[in-house]
Formats: sequence, structure tokens, C-alpha cells
Amino acid sequence: MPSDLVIVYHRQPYEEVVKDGKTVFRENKSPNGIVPTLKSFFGHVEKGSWIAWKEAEDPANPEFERTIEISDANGNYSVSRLPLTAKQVSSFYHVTSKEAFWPILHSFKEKYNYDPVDWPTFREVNWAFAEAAAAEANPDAVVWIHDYNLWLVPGYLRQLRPDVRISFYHHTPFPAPDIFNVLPWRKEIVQSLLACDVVGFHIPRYSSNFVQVARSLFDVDVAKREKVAGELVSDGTALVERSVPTEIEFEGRRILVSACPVGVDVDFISERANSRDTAKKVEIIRKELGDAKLLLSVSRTDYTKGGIEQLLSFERLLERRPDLREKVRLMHVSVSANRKMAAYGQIQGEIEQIAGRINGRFGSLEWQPVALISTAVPFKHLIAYYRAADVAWITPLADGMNLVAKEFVAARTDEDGVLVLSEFAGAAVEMAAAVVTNPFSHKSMDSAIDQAIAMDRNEKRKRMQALRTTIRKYDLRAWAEEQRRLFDAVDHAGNEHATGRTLSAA
Ligand code: GDG
Repeated sequence: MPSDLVIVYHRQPYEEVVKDGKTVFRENKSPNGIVPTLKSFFGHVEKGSWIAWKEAEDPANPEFERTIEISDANGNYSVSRLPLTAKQVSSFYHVTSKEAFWPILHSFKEKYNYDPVDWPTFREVNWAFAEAAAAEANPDAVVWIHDYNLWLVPGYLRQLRPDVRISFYHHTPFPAPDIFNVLPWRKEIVQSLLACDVVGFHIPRYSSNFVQVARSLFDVDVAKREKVAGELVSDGTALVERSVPTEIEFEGRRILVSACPVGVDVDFISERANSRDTAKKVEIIRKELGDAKLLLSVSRTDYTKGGIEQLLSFERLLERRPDLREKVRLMHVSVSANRKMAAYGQIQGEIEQIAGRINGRFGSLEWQPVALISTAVPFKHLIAYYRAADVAWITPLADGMNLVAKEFVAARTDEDGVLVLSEFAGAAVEMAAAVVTNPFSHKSMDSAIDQAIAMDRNEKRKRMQALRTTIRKYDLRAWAEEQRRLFDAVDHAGNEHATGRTLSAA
């Protein structure tokens, strides 16, 4: 049965585990995060599909189970798994996406690695995703594609299925033409994105950059420009835009360009944070800390997350402020998603080296200034750490959004704790009530952490109340509703495949 909604996301939407020699599919352990939200969209359609890849030793093996039918709380949907060899995965994902695209998206030109890219393989894998989506989609279905590793899918899909509505969401930043146009495949990528009906980003700066890139490469007209909502134009942060193009025209087609930040499930996190289990865990953490303040930093190990710069700032803090020795601890959670990749192995090594040096320079038998955690902390414990922390120190050099900052605020139903947030995280646009800092400046990093440590209870409460108001307004549900509204709005954009069917009313 064909689907009304096809989600194209490179990972499968469940955990596949072998139990007693049999493969079973389990709900993802953490109900938090983007995958459960995407699955919840299937509750709005009669039939949904998800397209992902799965590693296969021999993609031609007839025993490879290509499609799995799932029936769960979200509804009925199938998962099409594209069999990719380890070599294809490494080429399309680890090399082209992570070594060439990722640094450019985050404006790290110097990390961009062109040499190992095998463009024909990238095309081939994207074509396979497009074919699979085309095979699943009903006439006028919505095909919703996620992230840069699938950039060529919209163009191929439009050739295969001119009738479907195509929406593409970027979870990363999108840079200005001076940076993006470093990619030699820029025209092919942008032409593919211009085959969409909706191109989505977290914040107006990224959609604005995308439109500038498109206009640098093609005859693209801006059909509509809108003012950005007042609460998103607070003065002083680096990523603020005051107006943004929201519709463009290319070769007679209208494309909606959307800026809508992904949020977190505030109710779920608040409930967990208020639970008795969390209170018990917080008590244990606080007891261990004694009268020391806890600074908490959580991220994937990645040069974009600014782990090294933050550790160096902590080292300067201990140098500058002998009064804080034994009075402050940094819990630096840096979990590597891709240990195999050279760039991530190197950064993990540097983080370990700096943390070791700080502990060697300042620590004693009773006090280790840095607790470096390199393995994932279970989410319920993470909530307890959010709750126990005096300061959440979130200072990426570039970050599409940064959900850790929002999770921290969601957990602080007690309206306590301070968020120090980099102005280069997309989240800073909404979260101006944080102590906003520039991670490229020692002075700014140092004064932000001083300010956070010294902040009185009253100011903490006021800032946290403001932060909680915005993360509730821009929560995960608001994001999901806006995405559905956009799928429907495509019908009004005047493109050929408009039929008036809606997803938001279901
Ligand atoms: C990409 C973009 C954008 C982290 N450590 C642990 C753990 N986490 C969880 C956090 C949070 C998630 O991982 C990280 O989300 P972020 O948004 O911070 O960052 P990316 O993974 O880089 O995600 C980003 C996002 O997509 C959404 O569009 O915001 O900018 O780069 O949920 O809680 N979870 C657990 N243990 C850990 O140790 N359980």
C-alpha cells in the first residue's frame, strides 16, 4: 500500500537487536529526541513509510530483509532499508558528508577535505534513496527528507515523481555563499534543493544564507520577505536576522523557505525532572560535590562543539581564581559518535590531554577539577545532572540549534541554575536570557563564566523564567505543527501537484 507520508532519514527509526538468535525491533531507548517526534507524524496519515540504510555484506543477497512493517503506538508504517556496503556507507556518510560537507556547513573551511570524496558513490546512494521514496509515495504524498547527506534526493525524486510534495529539513547551520561555494558540487546540490516545495532550517540566518547561495548560482527571485518575530531579534547576538525571505521562485516554481527551530519535549523532561528518582539522584550528586559548584558541559565530540576552547577557559579560570580551587568542578561529557573517523579521534585525544593536564596542575587526592565522561550517560541520569548543575556551560563554535541547552532549561522546573550559551548556537536566537558568550574570545568566555558563578538567586530565577517561556513556545510540538502547516501550505503555493489534501487536519 503506498504512503501519504514518506520520511527519508538516513538512520532506522528503531533499535535492531538480536535476542535468542532472533532479530527484534525495539523502540529507541530514549523517548526524547527527534526520531520519536518524526515517527509521531505517522499518527496523522493512513499509511506512512520511512526510508533508511542498513549495512549489508552483499546487497544482492535475496535474504536481505528490505522492508519491515511496523505497527506501534505511532500507527502503521513500513521501513524500507537500503542495503549499502560498508564501503558505500563510509564513502557517502563518513567521507563526503562528514569530511567535506560538515566542515563547510559549520564554516570551518580549513577542515574541509576534498581529496577522498567519491562523488559518483554519493550520487548513487542518493539516487537509491530517491528511488525507494518514489516507490513508496502515493500521488501527492509528502516526502520529507532530512539533512545534508541526502542533498541530491529532492532533484532525483522530482524527476521520478513530479507529483509529490517535497520538503527538506536541515538540522545544521547553512553558511553564506563565501563559504558554501567552496563546495565544487554547489550547483548540483542547490539545483536539487530548488526542486523542493519547502526547504527548512532552524533559524532565519540559515534560510537567508541559503537564499543568497541560491541567488549566487541561479536566477532565483525572492517572492516574499517577512519580518522576524520580535522575540527572535534580541540585540547583541551574532545569528540574529531582522527580516527573512520566506518564498522564492525558480523556473516558474514557488519554493517556501522556512525557519523554524527544533525544540524539546518540555513536558516530558519537566516531568522526569520532578520525579522522585531524579530527586534521589540529585541528592547523591550534590552530596558528592560538597560545597563545590558543578559546571556541566554535554555534547558529541566534534570540533564544532568547542570542547577544547571550553577546557582552556576552565584552565584559565583556575589560574586566575585560586579562590575557586576545590570550590568548582567541571563535568565535561563528550561522547564520540564516530570514533573511527580520524578528525574525531584526534579531537578526543586533545580533550583527554587538556583535561589530564588541568587535573594534574590543580587537582589533589580529594578534588579532581575535571570529570571527563566519554561514554553516553543514560538520559534519566543526564536530567539529574541538568538538575544538579549550578551552570550549564554550552559553548559550541557553530551549532545548528543545540538541544542540550533547551533540555537543561526544560529540566529546571525549580527556576534555578544558569545557562551560559554560545552566540553561535542557533538556540541563542531564542535564548537571549542566557549568559550569551563568544567562544572565539577569551575575554568573553572568561567574563561569562565569572558572571555565571557569581549570579544571585534572583537574577537566576528571572533569567530561567524567561528561558522557560521561550523553550515552551518553541517546543517540539510547535515545530511539528509548523512542519505540517508547511506541507499543507505547498498546496497554496501554486505548484502543479497541488490537490488540496491536508496533513494537519488529520
Ligand atoms: C544535530 C545538530 C541540532 C548528548 N550526550 C548524551 C546525550 N546527548 C543527547 C542530548 C541531545 C542530543 O544528544 C544532542 O543534540 P544537539 O542538538 O546538542 O546536537 P547534535 O547531536 O549535534 O544534533 C544540532 C540537532 O541536530 C537537532 O536538529 O540541534 O545543532 O548538530 O538530545 O541529550 N544523551 C544521552 N547521554 C549522553 O551522554 N542519553
